[in-house]
Amino acid sequence: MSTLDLIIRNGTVATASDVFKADIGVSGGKIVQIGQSLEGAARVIDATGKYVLPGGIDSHVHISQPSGEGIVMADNFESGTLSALFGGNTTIMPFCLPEKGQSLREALTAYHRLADGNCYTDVSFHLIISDPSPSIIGQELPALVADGYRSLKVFMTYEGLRLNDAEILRVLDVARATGATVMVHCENEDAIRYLIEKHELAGEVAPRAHASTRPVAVEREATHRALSLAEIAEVPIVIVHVSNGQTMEEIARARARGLKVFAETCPQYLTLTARDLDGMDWEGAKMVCSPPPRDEAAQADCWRGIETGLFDLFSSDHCPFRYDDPKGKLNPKGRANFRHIPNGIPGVETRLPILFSRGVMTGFIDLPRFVALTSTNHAKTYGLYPQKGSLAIGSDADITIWDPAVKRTIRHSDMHDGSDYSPYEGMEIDGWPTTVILGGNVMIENEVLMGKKGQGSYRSR
Ligand code: DUC
Ligand code: ZN
Ligand code: ZN
Repeated sequence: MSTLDLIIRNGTVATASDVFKADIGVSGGKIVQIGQSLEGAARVIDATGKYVLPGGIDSHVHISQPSGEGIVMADNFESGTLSALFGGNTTIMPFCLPEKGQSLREALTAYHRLADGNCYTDVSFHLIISDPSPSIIGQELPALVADGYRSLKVFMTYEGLRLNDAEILRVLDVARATGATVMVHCENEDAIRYLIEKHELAGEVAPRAHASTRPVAVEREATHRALSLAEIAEVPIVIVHVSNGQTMEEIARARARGLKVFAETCPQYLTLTARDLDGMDWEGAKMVCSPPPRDEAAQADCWRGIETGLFDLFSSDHCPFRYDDPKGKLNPKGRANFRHIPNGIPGVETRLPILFSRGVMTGFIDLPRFVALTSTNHAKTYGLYPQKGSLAIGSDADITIWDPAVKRTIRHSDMHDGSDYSPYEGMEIDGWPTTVILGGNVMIENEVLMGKKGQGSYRSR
């Protein structure tokens, strides 16, 4: 009689601390055995020659987020989580942003309605705080944190979203009182406005101006300020989507002062540059994201941060808009002025293959570092550990099997997101996530979808 539902046999297993040969036994959606020559399962997957890793956790993903008048995000929960799954992820963490006039609680109800029954991966939401009124700060937010919405994002840029320093301090106070984690988008909005005006006066309105109106100093200054505010409020902080070495220096200095800082970077800052925003026929709009990609020196700095551990988190910042679409990048205003091109690029399916190929397969980082950056540290930072982010007895059986022998060229036509392009089109990739298991269910086997929408569920924290 079978005592196990599933055995993954003969693989090279990696966690954030170890690499070892073992079989993994799964029962009731959990890992229940790790050992040699396990027997007695209803089903066996042979992982000889493959790597068996914790499922990817992407803690920075935007799905079905309100994005301004006439603009529609390219992914809903069905397409976004399917794309994530094919990219080797078993959990994603999208942001919940209230529509104008909606309370956070109402926005969450609407988000749950959109997600329920539609997900191929597990999901858990962060809250975006754009209106820190006394009632939200005093009542609604603490109650939501107590209900399991334990992470908040604040913006220092974007009219309508940005908070001033006093408002950020109030949110940080709630975090200190409740134990919530605050993520900060660090760019100085006033400086950006100033630069946009200058560019418009000079007639520089093509997509490339997006990068020159958001230079490194804009990000570095805001990061310094966010870190100082966290120091004043005496709370840990997460600096998201770091794009360059000067910002990394601010983080290192704050840590040296004793501040607890988590730092995130993303594939675009390792692989793209501001030159990718050039392009005939407005093609550069495809790469418009904030902070913008920089230059080769900044890329090298970000790679160094991946290697040394300055970065804790490697996320996609998947924020998909279609390119050739009046509701996307080429909306009527966006095709005339970069200021109206929606900010964000797709990437939830390519995040892990890019780092695996360029990081692990080249020997630049080892498997434990890859696992830490792409899964374990996300679970630890946002309160999902040890249920998720590890291969350990009692953890959810969220497992991705990687075949280092597979070679791929990234083509959007092979992707599963709702956008119409990939920023990484044509990139050669070594190694691919071929089998993905969520809570013991084999969702993808040998690159073929076996699971069904609705098998992913919401995870409270
Ligand atoms: N910030 C994000 O985190 N994602 C996309 C756009 C942005 O500005
Ligand atoms: Zn951001
Ligand atoms: Zn983002």
